[in-house]
Amino acid sequence: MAVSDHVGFEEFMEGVKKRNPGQTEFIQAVREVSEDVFDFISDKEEYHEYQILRRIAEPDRVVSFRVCWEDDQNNIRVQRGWRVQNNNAIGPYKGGLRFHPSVTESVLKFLAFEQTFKNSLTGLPMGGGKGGSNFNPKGKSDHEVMRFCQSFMTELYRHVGDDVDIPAGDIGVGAREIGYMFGQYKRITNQFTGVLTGKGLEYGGSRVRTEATGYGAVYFAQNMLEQAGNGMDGKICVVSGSGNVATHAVEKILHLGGKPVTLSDSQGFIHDPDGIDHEKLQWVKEHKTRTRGRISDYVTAYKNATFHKGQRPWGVPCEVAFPCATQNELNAEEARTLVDNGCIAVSEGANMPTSLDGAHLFRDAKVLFGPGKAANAGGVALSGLEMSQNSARLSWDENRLQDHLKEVMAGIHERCLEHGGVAGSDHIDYVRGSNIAGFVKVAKAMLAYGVV
Ligand code: NDP
Ligand code: 2IT
Repeated sequence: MAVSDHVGFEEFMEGVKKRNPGQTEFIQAVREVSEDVFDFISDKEEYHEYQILRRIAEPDRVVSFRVCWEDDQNNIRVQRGWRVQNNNAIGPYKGGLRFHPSVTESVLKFLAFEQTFKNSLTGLPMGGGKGGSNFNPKGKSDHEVMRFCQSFMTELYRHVGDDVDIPAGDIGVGAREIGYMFGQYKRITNQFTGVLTGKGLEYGGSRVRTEATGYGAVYFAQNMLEQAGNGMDGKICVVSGSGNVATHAVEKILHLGGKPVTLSDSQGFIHDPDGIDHEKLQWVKEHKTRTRGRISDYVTAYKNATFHKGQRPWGVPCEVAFPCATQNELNAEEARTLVDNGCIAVSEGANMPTSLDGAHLFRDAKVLFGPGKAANAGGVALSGLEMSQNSARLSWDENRLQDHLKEVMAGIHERCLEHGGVAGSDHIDYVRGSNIAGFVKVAKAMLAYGVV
């Protein structure tokens, strides 16, 4: 096939849309990556001949299953569970589990697709997967969550394994849920293996895994700022979310001398013009984990802060923004507001929090824009190191792992620079840089395997 005979980009996207009807998040994620990859492979015949991009955009398999459980009132409840195994060209499938009522097959396919490039970027041998359920853990008792997790694992266990597919946490899945699922896996299989990451330290978990995503997103912002001759010190930072990623992002912003002023949840955001300091952050963490409380309660504890019901924090003036809640939580209009208010860098702690036109706007405005697949890869990287420790039956110390995290994030930043240069300027397009660097490693492995 001659290079000129290749299908064009829009034709390719039409095929993706046709094969995945109504799966808007998945189609959005494929478009975002393909915009850059199409351009990169335009003169690379082999990638076309072997249909590499088309194959990465078709999950190896999608497993969907029924999850029945009994609530505290003895009602039988039925949820749907999934595991999307997108690509294992460079290592076993790896990626989190999300429990949230908004979970659909489209959401998990987009996340598994993104994970494939993210895991490649870390430099560690991990393929891409994602799973979860439309189960809503909010308002459920510990015992209800336990029964759900056990039922979920009773099906999932046959699809995963420490050399096959290694799930972890994501929205709605933290230490409690991982504990229940690991317990059930161990019970069914009678094996103590590193089949899940994000485990408790007492049973094979890794130090620094909990903090890694949020810390890593701030290191990535620091790397981008330093590359541009700037730094984090003194920067006003707007953060969305108030879960694992957001709270640890705030912690690292404080370590590096920045001033975080917002947090949010699905009901609104809080703005604290005095800054969220270590003591206030500790209050948030305890409030969220012990009482599973809402971020709005912050303003009863800290009187100078305000709560903005049903709103997102992007209108608060800042220099650096950290979207750390969920997908499509920052649209083009909000991106414009951030730029107009002087925002110079955005580091995505969440997966695809910025809409496609929002991301284009940041690129055109030459904002330092770290997309999720690069900026939030610290979490899965530490999961990779948890797998190494489990295989070696060792537990590494805190300092070593903190150093590893910094090195991994610096390595990802370097890989983005390789392909992210913008002709005629010293600006770096981190979206292009991460898409191409993530793609190349997976593509080369797929070429080595031939048609499988
Ligand atoms: P958590 O469950 O700990 O926290 C999620 C936060 O996001 C909560 O504050 C939640 O608010 C908010 N949120 C969730 N869904 C929505 C929604 N539809 N609209 C508005 N707010 C919402 O999850 P994490 O912190 O672990 O995950 C946050 C993001 O980071 C996700 O995009 C995830 O995929 C990504 N990520 C996580 C990693 C990890 O290691 N945990 C690794 C890499 C990326 P509420 O409580 O009201 O629902
Ligand atoms: O989106 C992500 O990278 C995660 N939720 C973490 C995945 C993992 O396997 O640690």
